[in-house]
This record gives sequence, structure tokens and C-alpha cells, in this order.
Amino acid sequence: MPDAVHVGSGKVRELYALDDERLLLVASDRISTFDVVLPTEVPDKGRVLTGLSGFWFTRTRSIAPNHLLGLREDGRSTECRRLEMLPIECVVRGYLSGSGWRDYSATGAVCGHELPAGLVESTRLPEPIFTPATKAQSGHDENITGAQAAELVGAELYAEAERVCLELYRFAREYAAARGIVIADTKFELGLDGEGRLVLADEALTPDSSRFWPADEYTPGGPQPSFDKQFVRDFCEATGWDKTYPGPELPEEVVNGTRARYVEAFERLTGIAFDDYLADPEVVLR
Ligand code: Q0Z
Repeated sequence: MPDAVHVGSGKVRELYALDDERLLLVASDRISTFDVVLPTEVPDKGRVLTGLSGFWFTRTRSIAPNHLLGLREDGRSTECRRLEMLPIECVVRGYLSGSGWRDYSATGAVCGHELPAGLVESTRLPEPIFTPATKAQSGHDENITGAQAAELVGAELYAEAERVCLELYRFAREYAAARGIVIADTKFELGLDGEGRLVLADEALTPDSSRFWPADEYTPGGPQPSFDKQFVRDFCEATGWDKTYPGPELPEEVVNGTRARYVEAFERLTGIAFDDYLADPEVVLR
């Protein structure tokens, strides 16, 4: 990539600058579990996530403008507008899981949202809640209250971010539910464009930025299987791995089963054959 300057690395993605106004976001096939990137890749995982993000960006344009300019032929690279990113993670939760469940169990509240007593793990909340978090440079994002988040970005922008994120989440979860996938929660990244407009950026509504659960297995009262990573988690648990770096190599059957689950999520949600995406990634934008 001679004309792209590397400007950032995530656990499984790379970010390049194309010029002053444009970035290239490249999704690799790396996979992480229990916060560790494994030594084995899952072929096409980055393409599935890139295609899904593009699909959602196109279908949510009337809710919020987004950073997408185009998808490259490789299916894993998104050209996007360079924005001024908000210094908060915009998380929406429709179900009580992960840090939301932990915080509720300890305090009865999540990010300042007082919830009814007696809720069980993975329960569907009466209404989705906006639960902002700080952006940790390394380590874990920390949940914060709306008041703390409003201090970081300003009250007006905070209110607009909350409204937009709740609307995006409600749209996507209804869409996904009709296709057998529960989107339990999701993390949005928002930025401001040159005119000060709030813009949806990064990846959106993928299994890496959200919890996807198989709807037909949903049973509140405990943790739910992951739509995409459950084979990987089960295998890793069975090896007795202590969940510190380095993680175990994945056997072929775990890789193949996991790839199939990612492709299944893509096809169920988009209604597009994954081979058609590979032939022309921009099919998800039409
Ligand atoms: C996204 C990230 C990745 C490492 C910055 N449109 C945008 N404008 C400005 N900044 C960003 C975006 Cl998407 C931006 N990240 C997250 C992505 C590798 C970090 F692929 N950081």
C-alpha cells in the first residue's frame, strides 16, 4: 500500500491515512477471545465484518450520517472520512450481560441507570439503555455515568449521541431479531465532521463490536452462547489455557466451524450470498 501511512493498530484491525481527509480501515482475519489475540486466523472474518458494517451503514443513513466512502475490492478495507472522534465509547445495551450485568449485580445500576431489583443475567431490559464508557488506551474501557460522559463531550452533544445510538440500536436489533439473531448490546464510535455534524464511524453492529446470540437458544438466567465465537471459547476452555498470552492454536475443525458461523451471520443479516460479496464487495451498499 504505497500511498497509505499506518496511523493505528487495534487488536485485529489496522488504520491507515490516505490523505488529510481520508482513512483506510483494514479488518484482518485475526480473532481474539478472553482478550487475547490467538495465533490462528479465521479466513474471511475481516471480510465478513467489513461487509456487515457497510451493510448497516447503508441501511441506517436516514438515522445518522456515517464515515463510509467505499469498500475496496479486497472486501476487508473501508475507505472513510477522517473525523474528530468523541472521547467516549457509545454503548447501547438491550440485555443485561458482560460489564452491564457485573455492575448491576454489584450496585443495582448500570452507568447511572437504576434498574428494577431481581433481574437475572442476560435478561432483556424493559428499554435499551445508553451506557457510555471511557476509551482506555490499553486495558479495559471503564463504564461511566451519563453525567461524566456529558462532562467529556458537552451536554448537547451527549444528548444527541444518546438519541442517535438508541435509534440505531433499536433499528438493528429489530432487523436482526427477524433473522434469528439477538443483538444483546453494541458499541458505536461517533465523530464530528468539518461542519460539526455527528457522524457514525469505525465498524458498526458487527459481532466484534456487539454481542450476537442465537435467538433460538436464548434462555435468560445465565450467560448465552456467542453466535460467532462459541466454538473458539469452548475449545479454549477445554484446553485448560489460563487465558494469558499466548493463546492456543486452533484446530482445523474449530477454524472451519467458526468461519461458517461468521458467514452465516453475514448471510442471515444481509440476505446476500457471501460469494456474491467476495465477487463485488459493494453489493452490500446497494
Ligand atoms: C477509528 C481504530 C482501527 C485502530 C480512530 N473515520 C475516522 N476518523 C477518525 N478516526 C477514526 C475513524 Cl474510523 C478512528 N479508530 C479505531 C480502528 C485500528 C483503531 F482499524 N481510531
